[in-house]
Amino acid sequence: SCVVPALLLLAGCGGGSTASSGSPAAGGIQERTIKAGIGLNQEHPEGKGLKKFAELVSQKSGGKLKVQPFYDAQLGDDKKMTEALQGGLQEITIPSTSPLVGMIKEFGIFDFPFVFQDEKEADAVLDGPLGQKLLEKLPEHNLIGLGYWENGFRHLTNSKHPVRKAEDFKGLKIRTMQNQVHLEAFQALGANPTPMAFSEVFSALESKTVDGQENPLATIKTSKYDEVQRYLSLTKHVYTPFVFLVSKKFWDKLSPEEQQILREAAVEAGTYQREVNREENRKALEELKNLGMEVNEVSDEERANMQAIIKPVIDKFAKEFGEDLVKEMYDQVEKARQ
Ligand code: TF8
Repeated sequence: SCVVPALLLLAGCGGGSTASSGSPAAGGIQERTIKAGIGLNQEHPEGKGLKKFAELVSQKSGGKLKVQPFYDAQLGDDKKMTEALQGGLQEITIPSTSPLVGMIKEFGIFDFPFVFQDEKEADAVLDGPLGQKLLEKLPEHNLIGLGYWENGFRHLTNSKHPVRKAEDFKGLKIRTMQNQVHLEAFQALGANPTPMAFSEVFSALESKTVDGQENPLATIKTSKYDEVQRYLSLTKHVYTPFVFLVSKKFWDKLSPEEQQILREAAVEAGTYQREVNREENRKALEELKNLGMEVNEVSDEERANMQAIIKPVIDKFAKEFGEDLVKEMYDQVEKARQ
């Protein structure tokens, strides 16, 4: 039977055992219900990834571990769910790293605009030693990080006019995530940023409390922002990771077998989630055009100009988050680019 976790991993539990009574595949696995909440809906690639995660956990545990998914911020926004994990009131959430920066400042390096050119570079940094180093900061905050999923490259939508160059940001009221780097970067561009939780964004756009928001195309599509926003400007100004979080209070109660199941499922579902995300981000552009959004490109030259305007903000936050860490990020991007 399965008493040695290391063997269990190598051999696949139960595979080699003969006529033992009970269910060998369930050795060290208890019946548990695991609440997993996210802010996005079931149609979003993150929702599909969570569903896949639930299936994998069920398969790997012989149905003993049941992941109960909650979508659409039913259990609260990113910050609230993360706090619920810390308090042991919820088991899993998969937030953007950005709203966590007030708690774990080092995650703020991922909010620096124009760092990654494509997803391959982001994967290299997040799945490499730097991404790992940041996950290792989580236990001291009563959280366990099982890796990164993908929110993705963010683009701007608004109801006023196309944004082609830095000056076009002037005076635009833009909802941002609750994150100091985003806030100050948009201020530097002359916009009027208003931080708020994601769950409030649709109605803020609808009531024109704000003129615009920024998110990846799959989110713009699945959250139906085309219904309340006319212009889509392909700014691709920043890449946002999702981080897969487990409550440490819950984690510490699990057997090594159970921990291994969650770890494997988070990584496998994450690989699937990134694939779906990339595919849907590609498809969403055409779909949003067909739904009537007016789409404009932003030239590399204009993006470089925006980057130059934002630079003092980035230099300031690099000091705050750790210049070594920031250098490590740029070095790893450089390596991935070769
Ligand atoms: C945002 C983020 C969100 C995610 C999600 C709700 O704009 O991009 O889509 O953090 O967890 O707030």
